[in-house]
Amino acid sequence: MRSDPRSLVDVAVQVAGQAADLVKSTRESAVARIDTKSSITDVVTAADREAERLVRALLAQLRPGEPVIGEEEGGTAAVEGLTWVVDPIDGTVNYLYDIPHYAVSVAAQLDGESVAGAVVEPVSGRVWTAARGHGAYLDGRPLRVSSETRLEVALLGYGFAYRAERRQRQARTWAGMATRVRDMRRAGAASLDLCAVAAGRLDAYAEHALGRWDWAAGALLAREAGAVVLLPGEAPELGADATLAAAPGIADALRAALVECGFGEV
Ligand code: LIP
Repeated sequence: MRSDPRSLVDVAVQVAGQAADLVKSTRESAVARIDTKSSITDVVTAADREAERLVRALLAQLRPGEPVIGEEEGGTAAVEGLTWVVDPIDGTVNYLYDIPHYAVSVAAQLDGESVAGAVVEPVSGRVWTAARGHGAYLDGRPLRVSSETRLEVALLGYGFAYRAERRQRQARTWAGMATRVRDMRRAGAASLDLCAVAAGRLDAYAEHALGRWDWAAGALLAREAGAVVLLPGEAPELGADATLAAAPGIADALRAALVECGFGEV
């Protein structure tokens, strides 16, 4: 059936996979021509643009008439029916520095809710998938969130915005949290941070100022793997544009600790 979440995952894997191949094969030339967006550190490469154009062209063939929202070309959601949400390269700074931790993220959303998603890593070839109600997978193997219940031994993923004045505030929360958890990781790709929570490779992840394209697929993966997931606007005490994914055993303690460390005022 055309709107069955599992068939939508197949489409997401197909288009994200082809975009991942392009991202990988064109890196050397792509990073030679970069532009910036919201700040001098918010870069976009020719590969970001080319990969999004490819995803849009493929979706126009496979899913004609369904709109696409992408990080580079924008777009508007469908009033009724499916919308595709694309981050052609999530972790663009890692891509620029040849740090092999970036991904192509493609999700299908119905009324703003993700129903299917794929996150494909161009370098490793790893394929992360989820269909609403049907679980989360890495290369076909089922994923389960961490069973950790103690915040003081939790591994927390974190992120920083592109604007320096906001990064300074985020650094204060980072400093405050550093003594409340086992350790912290700033890996630079939100979709993969959310996948890591789904796989139990992080016990939790929190960040502000993500685009819909950053979290659309990864948040579904984390939720389908059993994580508590709060999307922008769902937890006012964490800030209007906060995203959080956490193992259920530490979610409440993490929310309280983040608030005490000023995460809500970042
Ligand atoms: C990135 C996110 C990351 C965040 C970066 C940036 P991009 O997305 O995945 O979590 O910390 O500032 O927003 O720009 O590489 O698609």
